[in-house]
Amino acid sequence: MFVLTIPYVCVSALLYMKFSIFACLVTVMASVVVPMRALTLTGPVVNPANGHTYYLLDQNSWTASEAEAVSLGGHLVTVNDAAEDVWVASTFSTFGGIGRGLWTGLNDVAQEGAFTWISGETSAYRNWATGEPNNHLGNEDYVHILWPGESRAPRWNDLPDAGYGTPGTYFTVPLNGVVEVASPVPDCSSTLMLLSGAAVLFFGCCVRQVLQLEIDGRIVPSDKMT
Ligand SMILES: [Ca+2]
Ligand SMILES: [Ca+2]
Ligand SMILES: [Ca+2]
Repeated sequence: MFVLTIPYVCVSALLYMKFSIFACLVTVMASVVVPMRALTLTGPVVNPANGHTYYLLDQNSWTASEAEAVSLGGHLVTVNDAAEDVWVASTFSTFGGIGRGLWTGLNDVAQEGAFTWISGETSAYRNWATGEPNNHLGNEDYVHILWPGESRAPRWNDLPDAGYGTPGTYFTVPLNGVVEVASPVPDCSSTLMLLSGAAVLFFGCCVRQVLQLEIDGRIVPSDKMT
C-alpha cells in the first residue's frame, strides 16, 4: 500500500499542480551523500587472515598516499606480523606485472629514529633491510617494502616523502601506498538501505510540495492547465 501511494501522490502532483519534479529530484540527489574515493589501482582486497580490507593506490608521495588512505576509511598499512608482511608483498608488489615499492604506515617524522604507525597501532614488528633505516641525507622518514628485484626485497627501507627522482618513485620504480581498512566494506544491503532512504526523501519531498500548494491555494484543476 505504501509503495503504491508514492507514485500516486507524485503523479497526481505532476498532472494537477504543475509540480516541479526536477526540483524534487535535485533535492533528493543533494541529500544522498556519495563518498568521494581516491583513485586506486586495485581493491578492495580482503586478507582472509584478519578480515581487513586493503587497496593499492596509484604511485604518489607517502603523505598524499596517507591522505588517500584516510579518504578510504583507513590508513597506510600497519604490518602487524610476518604473515601480514608476506601477504601484503605477495599481493601487491608485482601488480600489473610491474615491480613496486609499497608504502607502509611506518614513519619517524615526529621524532627521528622513533618509528610509529600512522594508524596509532603499537605493533613492534619490523623487517628492516640490511643497513636500514639509515635516514640517508638526513631526510628519510617514511618506510616502504622494497620492490622485487631489489636484492634485499621484500625487507623494509626508509625514504623521503616523495621518494627520489619523479615524485612517487624511486627513480624508475613506482612507490604505491597500501591502504588497510579494519572495518568491512559496505555490502549490498547497505546500498539498498541508501536507495530506500532516497525513496523516502523523494516521497517526503512530494508530500511537502502537495501540502504547500494546498496551503497556498494554488491547486490548478486539470481542465485549467495549459
Ligand atoms: Ca595490519
Ligand atoms: Ca628518519
Ligand atoms: Ca633508507
